[in-house]
Amino acid sequence: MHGSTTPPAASFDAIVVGAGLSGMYMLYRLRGLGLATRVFEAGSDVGGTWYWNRYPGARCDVESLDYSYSFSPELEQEWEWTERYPTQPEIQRYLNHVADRFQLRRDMQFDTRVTHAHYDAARSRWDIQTDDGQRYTARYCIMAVGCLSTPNQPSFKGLESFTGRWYHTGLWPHEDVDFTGLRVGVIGTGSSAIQAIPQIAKQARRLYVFQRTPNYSVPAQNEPLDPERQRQIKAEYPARRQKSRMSRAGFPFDAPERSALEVTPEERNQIFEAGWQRGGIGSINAAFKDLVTNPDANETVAQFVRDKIRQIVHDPATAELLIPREYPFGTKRLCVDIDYFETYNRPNVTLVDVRSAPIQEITPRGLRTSTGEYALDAIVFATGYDAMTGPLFAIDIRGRDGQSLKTKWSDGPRTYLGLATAGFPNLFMITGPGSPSVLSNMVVSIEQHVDWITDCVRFLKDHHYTKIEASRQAEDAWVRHVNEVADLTLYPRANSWYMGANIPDKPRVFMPYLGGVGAYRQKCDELAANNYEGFTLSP
Ligand code: N01
Repeated sequence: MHGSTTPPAASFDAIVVGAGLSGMYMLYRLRGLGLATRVFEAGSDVGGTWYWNRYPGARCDVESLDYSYSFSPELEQEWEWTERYPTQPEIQRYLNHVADRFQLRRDMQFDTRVTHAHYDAARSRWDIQTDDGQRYTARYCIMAVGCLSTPNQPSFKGLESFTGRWYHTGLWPHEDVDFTGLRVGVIGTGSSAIQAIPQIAKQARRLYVFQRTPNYSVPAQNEPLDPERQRQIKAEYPARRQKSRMSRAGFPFDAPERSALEVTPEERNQIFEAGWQRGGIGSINAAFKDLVTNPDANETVAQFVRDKIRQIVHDPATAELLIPREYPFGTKRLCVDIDYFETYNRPNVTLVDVRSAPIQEITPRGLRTSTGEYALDAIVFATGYDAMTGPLFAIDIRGRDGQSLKTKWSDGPRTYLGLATAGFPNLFMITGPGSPSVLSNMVVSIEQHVDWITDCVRFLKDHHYTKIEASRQAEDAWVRHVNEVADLTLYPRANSWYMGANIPDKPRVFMPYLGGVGAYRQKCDELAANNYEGFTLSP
């Protein structure tokens, strides 16, 4: 990276990679410590995942009033949400408001992708290079790159020959995409597709959904936010936020105490029905305590959803195809929808099973499966992400002794608390693998990580340490613990992106931490109070 004739690199105390929810708040907190900080962002504006995911129907599965920052009571009170679940444009407006209110943009550099982050042990500094060839240096390097920001674009044969237009949900164009009168194919039936399909179906002349694996989905039961309810929640915000912070998944719900197997089938069904009517995450999936740990309990909720699909979808053959059978309920991310299953009752929508008849190629005029060709004017790849490790591996990250992160993690991610990794001093990850992250309300987890990192940096400063590094031993113990907790559940049974199973050759390792955000927070706080137990601090 160094050439003798190149100009000296611009120097900062901290460099943050990414200006999504995590990078924005990290900048705010580091500024509060008086650190000279620069944020690099590949997009042209703040927002991260919400900047890129502009596909039709994109909306958060977490309720607006909970999917928002809690660090500023003024911000919390002044922002008015309009719907139970915020749409992508509304979240983007909110994040723009946050950026303006706290004048974040002045320390952000947009349209700039970080390509290299190399640790220089002699200087105890990170050398950062961006895609415009510029070099920077900083004591701390903080990866705020998101968990689902590296799109998975499967390499279908013939895509370059396609004469229509094609899109990936995670890289949606900023200008309007109009499908009116077109024959559209959607590949994939995960959360993104399940949101987009009902919207595209309203525009397209014909919609073909190419499904490999059906998904469990619950209705969002979205509605306009009642101003009175918003006022009430805002009045109780401190307690509500605190409850979320100490909860299992970052939501202000009471944890279920009963097993699905200790009630009568009638009572169980009533409870599931009430959850279905309430809708969203924290509905049927949070009805009993053992739904993702006990296969028999799991089967009760899986069966409830299967019955719902049969009731909603008129064509029995389509309904059977839409029914998930091969993995337990909730072990792939539960989808939340608005009229997803209902959409298959439209005359212009066809479900195509590409499990039994795989996609063979994209042709100039459409898509060919092993049973025939589908004529298409547009293709939407809703094929997901190289989750959690993908965004980190997209950067050439090298620690002490030039070791690359990708090499170190070749058998799966190895972190201490999902915050740090041995051999990479002063490098922090926000919601990294090994932390609750994607199994939680992301904003709650992001704020916890950012607050912890801020306290840590303040501690180092106050005690005249220049370096912090996770110890190998602490990391090994944490990785073991993350795996042991996952193995107590049914999660490893699914071929999910949590397991890396959606990406060819990715190691099959359960990446997020299932111990719960409250317990995890306590653990992080305890070891910080214990002089950063498990880390080595150097003057
Ligand atoms: O991606 P996914 P996503 N041929 O990986 C299929 C979050 N999110 O973008 O299951 C044919 O879930 C693949 O099939 P299979 C949320 O955490 C949140 O939808 O691998 N099909 C699957 O059906 C979510 O979990 C929100 O057999 C192929 C689909 O593509 C995560 O993002 C909204 C294929 C990918 O589904 C990712 O969701 C949206 C191939 N070669 C997303 N390759 C909200 O909060 C892949 N597929 C609102």
